[in-house]
Amino acid sequence: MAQLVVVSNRVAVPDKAASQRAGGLEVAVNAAFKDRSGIWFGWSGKITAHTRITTQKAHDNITYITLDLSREDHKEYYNGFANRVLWPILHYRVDLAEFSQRDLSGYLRVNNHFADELHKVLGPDDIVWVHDYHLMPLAKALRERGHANHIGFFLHIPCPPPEMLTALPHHDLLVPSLCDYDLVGFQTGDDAFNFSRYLARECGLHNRDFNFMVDGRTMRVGVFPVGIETEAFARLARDSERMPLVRKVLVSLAGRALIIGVDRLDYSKGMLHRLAAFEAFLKTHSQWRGKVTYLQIAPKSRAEIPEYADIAAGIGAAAGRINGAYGEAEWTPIRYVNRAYSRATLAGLYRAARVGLVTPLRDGMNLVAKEYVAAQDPDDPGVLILSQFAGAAHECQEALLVNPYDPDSVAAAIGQALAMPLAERRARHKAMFDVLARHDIQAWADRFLADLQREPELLGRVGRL
Ligand code: ADQ
Repeated sequence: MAQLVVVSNRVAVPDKAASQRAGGLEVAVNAAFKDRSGIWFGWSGKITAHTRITTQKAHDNITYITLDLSREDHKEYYNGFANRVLWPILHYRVDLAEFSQRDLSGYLRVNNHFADELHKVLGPDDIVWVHDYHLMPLAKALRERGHANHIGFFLHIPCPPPEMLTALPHHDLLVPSLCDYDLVGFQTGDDAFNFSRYLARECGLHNRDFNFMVDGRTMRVGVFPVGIETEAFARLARDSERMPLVRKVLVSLAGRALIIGVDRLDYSKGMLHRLAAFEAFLKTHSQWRGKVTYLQIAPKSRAEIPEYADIAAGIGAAAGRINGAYGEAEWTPIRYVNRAYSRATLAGLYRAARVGLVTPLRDGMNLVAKEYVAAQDPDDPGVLILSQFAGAAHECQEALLVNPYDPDSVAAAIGQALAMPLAERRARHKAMFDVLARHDIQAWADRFLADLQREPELLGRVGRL
């Protein structure tokens, strides 16, 4: 029987810690499996000396199939090519890319290994949904093994313009291989447009309504902004207000207004620029000194990569410097913590914050922005300050949209947010919440899978030029 096969770099196999964790991808994949059964396939997260052990575990309607990676594969495929080449370039940071031929070989080797293992379990009618930049050439590898299934791909991170994409060494090997998918999904129209321009410029492929004819098949490009479980997150935030940890934080603020930032510690999130903006705010809005606390939650990620260690050191130093310059014995302007919190605690803290400060330099979507909006009390909501370079800015038009590279304008937005009248806060919040409730994570998964299963004949007719 036809089943859904989801493939992603990491697989969230259910365990005791699952309810604490439940990150973005896990919520998204669970939405895809609502009313469907199948396989979730990917890396176990374990690194082994030599062998790759495959493990299977069934739970409810999902069979989890995971592979361990050898040390070499992990170094070359994951830390190397995926996170030190594709991640920076796709986030418009060509300057940070560290390319090596060896890492590219490791990346292709692991994708081929994934395809070999999938080949053993894939039925002819199965629908395959591949996630993210770690697995761009997977459809090509599956086609080479004879699979004619519907295969879709969703890129969670941005797609830069071809002028930048072509800086990726061997881009001609990798980017056009996306054409082996039936459907390639992006977070925003800009990302889809950039990819289409690449195909036109580098491959001479033209489209009608984002349908491309490639070797007699139709490949379709679509825009699917990823959502959250909006209503469930709003309920969680309401219930979490009373959590002991959230109460303790509120008591410790002693009536001061809370500004919150929540980001994986990553250079794309723009935390150094954000600290500079907060410093500019303290400088220019002296009436707020002593009356506001900025809580930055930033769990460390990819710590073994040098660029990440550098950014962690830089942020710690900047927070310390600003606290030293502006703090008083009884007031610390910035609270900076490198730890992960449960979703319930995060939801409660978002709700307690008068301002959500989400200023990535570049972000595919940014779910923190959406979670912050969902968590607010509709009668007395906080204000979202959002980078114009986050995918979420396309839907959250009523946020205070800012250029994260301009500290003075972000500082002015912080002042505006803290002083915003209740009626305006309510109106902005309602407009954004309504959009996020309509376009939640379930709608996202259903729409992608419906598009993926659309009849190829129909697409063929539409796509013929
Ligand atoms: P990320 O880069 O990880 O995701 P984001 O979309 O903000 O960025 O998602 C982060 C998730 O981790 C959120 O759900 C957030 O609540 C959670 N999180 C962050 N800090 C946490 C902490 N201290 N404790 C617990 N949870 C924490 C990638 C892309 C994004 C895209 C998503 C989904 O980079 O652009 O929005 O995938 O497609």
